[in-house]
Amino acid sequence: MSRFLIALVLGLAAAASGCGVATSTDSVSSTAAASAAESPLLVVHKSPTCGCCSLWVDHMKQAGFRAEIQLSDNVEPVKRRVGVPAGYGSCHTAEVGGYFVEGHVPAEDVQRLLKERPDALGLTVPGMPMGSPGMEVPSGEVRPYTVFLVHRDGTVSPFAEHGSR
Ligand SMILES: [Cu+2]
Repeated sequence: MSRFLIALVLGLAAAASGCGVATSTDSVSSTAAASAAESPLLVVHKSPTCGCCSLWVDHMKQAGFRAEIQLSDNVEPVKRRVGVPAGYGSCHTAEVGGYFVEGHVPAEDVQRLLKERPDALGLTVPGMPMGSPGMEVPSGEVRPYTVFLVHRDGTVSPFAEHGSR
C-alpha cells in the first residue's frame, strides 16, 4: 500500500513537472509574441564602421524597437531595392513594418508612420543633419531638418520638421 502511494506520488510529481515545463514554455512564447507585437523589429543595414548608425540604433532601442543589424560594406543595393530616391540617401537603411527608414529619422516619426500606415515606401532624413538622433553634439544644437515621406512613385513630401528655425 505504501509503495503504491509512493509510486502514485512520484507519478503525479513527474506529470506535474512535465505539465509545469509545458506551461512555462507556453507562457514564455506567448509573452515573446506579445512583446514582439508591441515592439516592432527594425532590420538595419549598415557598414561595420558606421558609428553614427549604431548611435541611431541605440536611440531606436531606447524608444522600444528591437533591432537586427545586417552588416555590409555596401548598402547601396539595399537602398535601390527599397526605393530610396537618388539624392535622398543617408548612411544606414532600416526596414520596419513594410517601410524603409533611411538615415537619422527620430523614433517618434517611425512610430507615427507605423500608426498611420500611409500608402508609401518609407521615411528619409537625407544626409546626416547635426543634432538628429545619433548625430547629437555636446552643445545640444539641432540644425533644422526635414523628415520626408517617400511615396510609391518616388516623390517625396515633408512628414515632420525638427530643430529650431
Ligand atoms: Cu549617420
